[in-house]
Amino acid sequence: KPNSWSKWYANPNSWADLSGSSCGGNQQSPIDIQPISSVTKAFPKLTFHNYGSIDKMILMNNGHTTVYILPAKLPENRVPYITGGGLNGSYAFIQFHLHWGGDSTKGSEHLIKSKSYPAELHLVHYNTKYGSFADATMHSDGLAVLGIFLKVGPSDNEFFQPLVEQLSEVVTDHDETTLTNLVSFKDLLPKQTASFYRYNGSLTTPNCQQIVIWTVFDTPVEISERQLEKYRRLQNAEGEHLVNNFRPSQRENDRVVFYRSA
Ligand code: SG4
Ligand code: ZN
Repeated sequence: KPNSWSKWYANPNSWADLSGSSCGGNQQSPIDIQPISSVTKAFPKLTFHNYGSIDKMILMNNGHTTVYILPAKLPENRVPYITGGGLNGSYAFIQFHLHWGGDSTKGSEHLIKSKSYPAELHLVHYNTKYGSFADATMHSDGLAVLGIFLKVGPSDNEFFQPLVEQLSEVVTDHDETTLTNLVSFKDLLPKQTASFYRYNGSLTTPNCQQIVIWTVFDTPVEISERQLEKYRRLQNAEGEHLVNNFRPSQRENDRVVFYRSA
């Protein structure tokens, strides 16, 4: 890795050349989802467990996004997890983070019919049969990431307010704080989670391991321009505005994108 993460991160076309990276592979993410060529499939419904309120989440600026992780002392029986939806077994929540644009014309990683949303929320879960996140990343069914598009609405999203409110405490790379308000997991989800796209892909940052079962909801969540602006004021390691932290869309190749309709 070059010393300057953000300079290197800024050029996704060079990621394939990083030693040990899968970024040039043929099952990469994100993709431009074309609804017309997706294949409808009767997946069971996704089920969300322990998707209630969690207090004292850790918020970190890692130079390319803000990551929200579980508090260290959260009892194991309160960890959010998902089952169903065509996933085998259970996938435990580990962290969520966002991708956003410098303005609202772009920002999401996935595209629908070549259209960007202003931001995309990623809820990262790992396959519990592998015991730990680190071990899960060694397997092609290791992670299940839920992708939620954020679009601009007229008013603040009250459920995102706990995520946004303390961003001023993590303006600089490596800054970390503890969220004082409750985060309600179920209220971060779209109103309707019955319909979604599903495909096999990768992490969207190096080493782009092809270990992610992607679920991308087609129902967006509304947040305000004012709330998005708080993300755009953060800084990367160079002290520049941390914006446009999305990877461009990758080739679908011979993959099938499935669709579960509501
Ligand atoms: C973001 O850069 C997160 O900060 C990373 O999380 C995350 O890596 C990476 O995106 C890739 O995740 O859902 N967009 S993605 O494919 O979750 C992992 C941390 O560095 C492994 C904690
Ligand atoms: Zn992501």
